[in-house]
Amino acid sequence: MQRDMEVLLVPFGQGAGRPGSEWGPEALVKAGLLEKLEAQGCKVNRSWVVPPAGSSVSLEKVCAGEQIGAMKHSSSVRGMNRLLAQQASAAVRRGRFPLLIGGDHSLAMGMLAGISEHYRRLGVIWLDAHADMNTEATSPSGNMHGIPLAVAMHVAELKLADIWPRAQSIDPRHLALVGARDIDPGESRLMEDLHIRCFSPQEIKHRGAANTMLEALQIAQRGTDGIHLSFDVDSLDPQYVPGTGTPVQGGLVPGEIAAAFGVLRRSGKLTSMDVVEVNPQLDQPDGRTARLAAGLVASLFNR
Ligand code: B3U
Ligand code: MN
Ligand code: MN
Repeated sequence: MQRDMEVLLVPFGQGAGRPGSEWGPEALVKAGLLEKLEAQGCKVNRSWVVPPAGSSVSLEKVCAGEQIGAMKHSSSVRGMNRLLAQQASAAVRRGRFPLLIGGDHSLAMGMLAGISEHYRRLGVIWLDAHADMNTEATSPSGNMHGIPLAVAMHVAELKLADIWPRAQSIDPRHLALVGARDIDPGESRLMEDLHIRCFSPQEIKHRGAANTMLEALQIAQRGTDGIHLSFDVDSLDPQYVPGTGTPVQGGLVPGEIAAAFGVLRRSGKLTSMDVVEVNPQLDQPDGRTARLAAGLVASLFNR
């Protein structure tokens, strides 16, 4: 793995249905994520991605764009992702590994938009309790963090290319979902139509997390020139991650994520990554979600 990193800290949570994930970056920094990476010999360049300095206007106004259907905060989500795409693209251009510290999962759109300018055929491993591929038409909640994969595959109204002009869509053949267990009807139809491979927690527990990740890695690796890992902490079981906005029972245990990450670390194939949906306001009583996430993420970059 490239160990010269660009850590993009994005305190933004308007894509989620409840407040709090905008405090995720601060919590992960406090949990020692950056020190851990440095202690392992990574070069850590950090930047906070925030709306233009000194502006008293809201992101919504700064990045004006029309509302897309019934999706909540869609223009500020789009504006924030535009800023992020610019930073993610610049990081790759400088030869650095872009690591997003969110924030809610709508931010994956900006990452994929910026990164896909350089990796024209990008493989994606999506580690999540959810499938995140509703469209504006199928979303039951109107929350933008439920649609990033549909946007990335260019099957939603919003496209990556609307966020970053030089973006390239993600080919569903190069996408693997890992840990999904809360899938809406529209998402399940799309997964069938596009033949998207989804590894449920049940299958992972049956086959073992390392074997499962090896197969997910093959899907993301075959015919691609880069691999993006999107790590939504709600892939873990709620007993280990109380600090996340949309917990779903029956998730992975930390040892399974660690084993899966071991496979990815040894492959050396990842070219970018997201860590999203840490919500410190819900992380009671002791901030264990941020600590666990920081340890797991750092383990990926160990020698
Ligand atoms: N699929 C539901 C719930 C959801 C998706 N992602 C999260 N929650 N975090 C939706 O709102 O689209
Ligand atoms: Mn997600
Ligand atoms: Mn999720």
